[in-house]
Amino acid sequence: MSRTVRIIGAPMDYGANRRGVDMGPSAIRYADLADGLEAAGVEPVDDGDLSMPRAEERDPDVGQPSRGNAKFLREVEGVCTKLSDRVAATLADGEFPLVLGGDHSLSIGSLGGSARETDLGVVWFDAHADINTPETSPSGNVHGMPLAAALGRGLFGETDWAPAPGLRESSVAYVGLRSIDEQERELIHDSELTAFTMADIDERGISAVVQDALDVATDGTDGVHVSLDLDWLDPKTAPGVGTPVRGGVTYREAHAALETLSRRDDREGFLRSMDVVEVNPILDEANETATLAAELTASAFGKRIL
Ligand code: B3U
Ligand code: MN
Ligand code: MN
Repeated sequence: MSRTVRIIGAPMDYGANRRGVDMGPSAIRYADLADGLEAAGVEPVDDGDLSMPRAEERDPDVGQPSRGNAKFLREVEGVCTKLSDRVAATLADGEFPLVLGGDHSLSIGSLGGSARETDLGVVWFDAHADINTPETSPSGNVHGMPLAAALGRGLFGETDWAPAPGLRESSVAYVGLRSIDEQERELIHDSELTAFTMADIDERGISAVVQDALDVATDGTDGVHVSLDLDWLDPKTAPGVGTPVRGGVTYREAHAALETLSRRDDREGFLRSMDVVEVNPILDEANETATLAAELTASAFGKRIL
């Protein structure tokens, strides 16, 4: 029987400072995600989108002692709490949660749900390290903080909604970093996180780097969460993202990465949950970035050229 992939739309934009990323789930669906998943041999079931209050009606609440620089933290908490429950329920039903974003702050919810009762490994494909805390963030945007939140760093450690119970630093591997804030750099050096930068990919090739990232994420864990931020790719290939950083992976490298992951998952069966984030169709002329997001997701689930 083929694996059921439950699509959960999370049109979250509280964590980013631009509107438009809330249209990501529709844009990815419009780019034939379901057909791509069927071609990969899994059975997609679409749950629709989580409901979300409109950002214009909310106050960012910056500067409160319990929230530091973080904007819209109360709203992010509300959405991520719902998402975490939805992800945990999907896994309990024996299905695979595929979360479509929305900005990357939603990963606080997907990690929380996926690591609720399981030791979880994580592979984080991103230009950014996303490990600022409300105290260190230069922007106040929570999409630059989801890993800090899930690992209970800084002010997040004082909350009961943000830290993901079964997630340890030593089981997290980044792939493709190239834009890191000074305090994030120090934190990564002082941590047990594994970070593969673009320089590692240049030097050793994408497949070898992904294999190493998977070694980290599968070691001593019961499953792996994949977080795919579309700004991981070069902006020439994926222009529809809010915070583009040049020098990212190419179209071919991106497919090779997700196919490497899927081939190994065929043998070892570790893939547990995934999110696809930061697609902003407003910044994109021909829905290119959402199309890429749909194609790469199909590659992750085993779609092959031949
Ligand atoms: N590190 C910066 C920029 C950033 C992080 N994630 C995105 N942008 N998408 C920050 O604001 O924390
Ligand atoms: Mn990110
Ligand atoms: Mn990013």
